[in-house]
Amino acid sequence: MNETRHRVLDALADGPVSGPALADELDISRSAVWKHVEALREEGFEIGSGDGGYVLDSVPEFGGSAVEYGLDAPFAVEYHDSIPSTNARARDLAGDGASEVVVLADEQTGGRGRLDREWHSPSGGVWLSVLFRPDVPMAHAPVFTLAAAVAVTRAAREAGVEASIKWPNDVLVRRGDAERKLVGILTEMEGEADRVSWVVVGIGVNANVDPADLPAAANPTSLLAERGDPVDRRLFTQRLLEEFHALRRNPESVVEAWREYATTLGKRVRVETPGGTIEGEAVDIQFPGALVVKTDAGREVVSAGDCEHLRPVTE
Ligand code: BT5
Repeated sequence: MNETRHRVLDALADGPVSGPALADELDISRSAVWKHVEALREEGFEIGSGDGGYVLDSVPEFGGSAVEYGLDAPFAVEYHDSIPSTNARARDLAGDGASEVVVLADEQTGGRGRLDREWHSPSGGVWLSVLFRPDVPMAHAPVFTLAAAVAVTRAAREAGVEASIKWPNDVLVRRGDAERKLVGILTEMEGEADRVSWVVVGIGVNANVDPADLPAAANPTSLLAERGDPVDRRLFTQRLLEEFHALRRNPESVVEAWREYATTLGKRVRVETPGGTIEGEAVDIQFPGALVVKTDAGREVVSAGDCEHLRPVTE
């Protein structure tokens, strides 16, 4: 949403305000005011026009302007009803030099997980990618995956869903012994060793989707299934982006916040890494995101891999 439209919307929220008064206040023509009002109506904002002038009656349930409106973080939001992959789109935008952009979709037709796995993204989810250009070395970039996990866990808890984090990139909900996957995170980046050029953090949240529409083998759940009623996706997305923004500005604080929500620490784990399988007790996490595993052979520091929580060994 451009700056003027933002200001029109703010004025309407404080309305009623007449077209001429608004034109004066924003130093634009009356027909420009009318065009902005019409464009906002097209996007689903309900704008009444009575005797006192225009007034904002309601904000759309979801969408780019809906999320930007009232968002306490400096992102422009590009919304798609349907797109192959928000990460792919954000990568293209990165190639064009963009930054501080969130690509958001209701549905993805070619969503991707790690190692090019398929990520199912039916309509009703919150599928988004944040594109930004942090001034950090490449080696620090994993901290943004952790930051995303913390941000989405906080937003889920505020929405009444007791989510927690499994290293490195899953947000889960535990029910009894079972851990069900609520969120997946995929971080992609480009740069030189000493400096990141761009980072795309892709976050896929099963929001208002039926877990029956997701692959059963993944043991999925959704905010809808956990709450029993739909979540307000606009507010949820805003809270997620606001938390992420606060954390990315202070990467040193991320690891401690992550520990607070982690289910992995203290568990027996098996981690499939590019260099082989490591089994032992997960004892800590180190900046920028490596897992420390106590094995029979000593402590191993694992920076990437697929992690499985094992049942505790009973003596
Ligand atoms: C992930 O991969 O968990 C990262 C997923 C990132 C998705 C976001 S959505 C927005 C952005 N745009 C994209 O194209 N991607 C990002 P991984 O750890 O590799 O897990 C993938 C596995 O999760 C799959 O092999 C399935 O078993 C399972 N899975 C697929 N879709 C799922 C879903 N909606 N909910 C739960 N599990 C799912």
